[in-house]
Amino acid sequence: MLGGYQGTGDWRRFFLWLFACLLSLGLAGCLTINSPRAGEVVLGVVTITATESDTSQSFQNDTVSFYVDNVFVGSDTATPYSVSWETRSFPDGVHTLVAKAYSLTQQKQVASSAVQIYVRNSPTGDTIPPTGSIQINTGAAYTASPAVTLTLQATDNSGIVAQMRFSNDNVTYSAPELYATTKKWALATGDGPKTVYVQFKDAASVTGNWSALVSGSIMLDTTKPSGQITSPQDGAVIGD
Ligand SMILES: [Ca+2]
Repeated sequence: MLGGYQGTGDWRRFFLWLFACLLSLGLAGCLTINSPRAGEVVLGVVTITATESDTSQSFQNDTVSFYVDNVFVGSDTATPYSVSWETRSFPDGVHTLVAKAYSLTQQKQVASSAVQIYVRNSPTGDTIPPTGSIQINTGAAYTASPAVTLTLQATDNSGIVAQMRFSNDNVTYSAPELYATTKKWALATGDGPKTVYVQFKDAASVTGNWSALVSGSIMLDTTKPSGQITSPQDGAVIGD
């Protein structure tokens, strides 16, 4: 039982680990808004849905409430929790969605992470896509690990860059996510030159305008350098 945790120091580390887990569980909350996705553009009536990321939680009255910009818009008592939201009662622009519940398990109010979306009920007529750039590990030539950090920079004529998506092969793209200036990313496996592709989208309409492809490159070399001195040979007498 608990192999690997032996001795006083190990037990101390184990309890610290346990405490950190419990703490992260409490801080992380237990609700996640699944739809709409961060950075998505919505119009008309949309459904906001949330699920429990920790199903051991028990919510008071089984009720999850939804808020837009801290304004209550509805609640649901059955999972998956969802409400219909009339976006036309809010002005066009950026809005923040949060789901909340009172956890009987934790004896406190818990909230989902905030999800930022764009309401666009009036067409903007904007057809100009964003432009941007990408750097891998701040432009390093080599990386020893496929786990890299991407640095993004994008602008749009409207002033809003809403979403971004990534690819290692320019064929399969990650799900669009909220635009940010940094992103943790995993390169394709196997040593050699690697390229990461990115596209940025504005918030002109539900479909938006996707930017042209932008890419960055880096050399993945996960093999530790090895070598040995072959000359002079061990014990050789140097000199005349
Ligand atoms: Ca635009």
